[in-house]
Amino acid sequence: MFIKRIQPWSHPDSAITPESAYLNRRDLLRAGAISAAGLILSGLDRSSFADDKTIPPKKKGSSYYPAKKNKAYRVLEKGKDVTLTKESAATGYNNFYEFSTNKEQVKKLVGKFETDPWKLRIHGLCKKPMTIDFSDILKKMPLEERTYRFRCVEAWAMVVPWTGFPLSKLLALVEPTSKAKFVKFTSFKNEKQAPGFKQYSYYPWPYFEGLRLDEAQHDLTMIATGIYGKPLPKQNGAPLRLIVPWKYGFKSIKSIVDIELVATQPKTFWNSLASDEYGFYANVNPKVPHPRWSQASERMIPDNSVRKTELYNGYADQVAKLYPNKTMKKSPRKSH
Ligand SMILES: Nc1nc2c(c(=O)[nH]1)N[C@H]1C(S)=C(S)[C@@H](COP(=O)(O)O)O[C@H]1N2
Ligand SMILES: [Mo]
Repeated sequence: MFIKRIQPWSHPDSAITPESAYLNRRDLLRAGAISAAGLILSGLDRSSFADDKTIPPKKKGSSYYPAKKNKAYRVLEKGKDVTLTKESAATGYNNFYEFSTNKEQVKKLVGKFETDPWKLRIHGLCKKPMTIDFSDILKKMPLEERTYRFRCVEAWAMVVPWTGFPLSKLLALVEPTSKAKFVKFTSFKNEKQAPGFKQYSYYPWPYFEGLRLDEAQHDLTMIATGIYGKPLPKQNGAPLRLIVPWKYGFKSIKSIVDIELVATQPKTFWNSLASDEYGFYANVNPKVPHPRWSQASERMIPDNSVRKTELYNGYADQVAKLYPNKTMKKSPRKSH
């Protein structure tokens, strides 16, 4: 039987929210009397937050921006820099389920989210665990601008200039021990500041992610504190978020409050919800389809121009060596 692989963008927007739509029957029952339709449409039910206003990011800290461009990190096509995604698209079409599953609504719902002051705890298998103020991170870390490709598992993509620093520099501050093999990241959880925790109470909040230590220490792996030469807007994960450009976007956890060095592979938010759809590794791979759609091509926001997906999102030369023993596997769970 021939089954046509559909692309998510061939559906009307309301009919598909790939990362939200999947909960199995048992999850649904556990979550209570919610209909599948209700799950998909719940992004539209934001009545209790209807009076929220978008508050522009505070000026404090903006003296760090724009940071110096690091020319080693460009996105080239036929030897030329590709055109950056429009800033309004990258900051107006967001996956941040703590606020809404509706990408266009997120930026309107971040008004109550307090990102200053902000503390980050770094602990676990390390010699010098610490809790550090975000303002001190800015003072200690060398900020630079890098242009990266960014690819969501839903098959939309963008090219954006992030400001930040290699995660390896932050990890070096705490001196990981030889027992540390993985890194676990946790996002904020404050029900008064974001409607999603209550609205989507069936998700295992707070959002959590993980990387192997060598992936976390790879030079391409960044902590971003800014975008387009300005501090990160709240909807993009202020004040600090992870960027792992060769992996699907859900790995790039936003608004991090806790980083823990651990010995064993940590669980992750999307993998715990749907392990057959969202693997731990989640490396961009055109040949490994999502169970519900192809990953062979992607659409650039906002104009939806379609291009071929690249292995490791175009970063194969830099990262393929991280995965010497992996072969191409057919399911996202086993894919690398
Ligand atoms: N805390 C948290 N981090 C998150 C998410 C989220 O819902 N919550 N969504 C992820 C997904 S699916 C994507 S594609 C990117 C989107 O980042 P952007 O809005 O800056 O493009 O953030 C990732 N980080
Ligand atoms: Mo995503």
